[in-house]
Amino acid sequence: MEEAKYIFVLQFLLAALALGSSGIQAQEVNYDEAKVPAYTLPDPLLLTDGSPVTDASIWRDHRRLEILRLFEQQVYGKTPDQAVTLRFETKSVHTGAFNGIATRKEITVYFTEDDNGPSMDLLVYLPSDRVEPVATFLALNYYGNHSIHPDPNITLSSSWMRPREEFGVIDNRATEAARGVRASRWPVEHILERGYGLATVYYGDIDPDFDDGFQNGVHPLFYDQGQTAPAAHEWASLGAWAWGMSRAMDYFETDADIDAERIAVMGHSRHGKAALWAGAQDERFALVISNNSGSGGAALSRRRFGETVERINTGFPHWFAGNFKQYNDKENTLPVDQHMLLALIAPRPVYVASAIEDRWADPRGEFLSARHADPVYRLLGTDGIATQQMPGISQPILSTIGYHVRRGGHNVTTYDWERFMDFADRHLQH
Ligand code: GTR
Repeated sequence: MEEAKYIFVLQFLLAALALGSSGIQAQEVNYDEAKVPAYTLPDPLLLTDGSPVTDASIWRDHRRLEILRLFEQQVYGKTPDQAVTLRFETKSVHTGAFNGIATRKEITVYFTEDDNGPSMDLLVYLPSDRVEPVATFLALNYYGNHSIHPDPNITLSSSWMRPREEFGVIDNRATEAARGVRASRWPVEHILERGYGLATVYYGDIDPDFDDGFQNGVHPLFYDQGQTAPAAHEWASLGAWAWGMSRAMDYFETDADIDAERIAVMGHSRHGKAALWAGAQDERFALVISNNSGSGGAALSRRRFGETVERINTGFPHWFAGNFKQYNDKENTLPVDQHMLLALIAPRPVYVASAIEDRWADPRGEFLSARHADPVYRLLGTDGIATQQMPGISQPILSTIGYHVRRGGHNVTTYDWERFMDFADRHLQH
């Protein structure tokens, strides 16, 4: 009996030690709406000095810039201002893809003069029956351009990839078995049938997704003399992925088949966070879509529902600016919340998509961001979001701020794409 007591006390002490050594274990993930803490969101329509934003020009010339600076300094880090000299090399154009319905192009975007320096491969499909430059979706992919479709003519990526045997990635490289492994997330033919182009880039071309102190990827291109890593207020990986999407936009501006004024930037999950940040910074993107982007994306940080700031900074220390770590467990001290990221996109259409079982990404928090961006959208003369209440499952809202929550979990489904295209039909097609 005595002995059992000692063992119990010992176990208790060991458990306490383990919890103490890692904040992540100490904090339980909250999935209970009743336990969402009380919070007050920063008001996007109040300047830092407390004065109200009463018209579009005060928003445009003052408040928007304040908010942009805050996201740069405190959340994603500042994207370098320096332009790089890009080189676009069209590697192939095939006009008869998919039995003639598509034109497939592959373009390498070199970020330096050096062919062996960092570069990204852009894969583009365009409908063959287009009669004018075509509105196009741009989205990063997770496993290489070859993973989005079994089309054997897509160049197999030779970039570093996170290991995943069932996806044909062996020793961090894609193999022939990797072709089309992610096709379910990319209804390419259907997108073309609905009259849109599709462009994609493997995100690891821009910055491989692991914490290496920013030695690989595009960060070193921008280091000052002697600098070896971004400063605490400078960009990290999400910033680099967003930057890469803007470089794809630079290419679109040179391609007469693509309407660069009708580009919808779309991203799932971490790519959703990057797509929102790309759309916030680069106003050339006409429409922005976040799919299940969650924490640090569309979801409000202050709700602390599912993935929190502390968890994301701990699990992915290379995603956000060093400064963002100051907000671990202190969401209420953030000078912004994610509704203000959506507001930076205003008045351009933005669509937020959630999945009801993806609680880690906080579907309600994603909706609330959309809703709380509404006053900015209305100030700028749009219809904002058409509902104050979170809609039910599969009841899409297609106002200038769009939203849906669908059945199922963390994924990109045909249902999602159908709604993105409905939304684009309404806001991008003339
Ligand atoms: C998760 C991360 C999420 C989301 C997701 C993804 O592990 O916690 O924030 O970004 O990865 O990108 O699939």
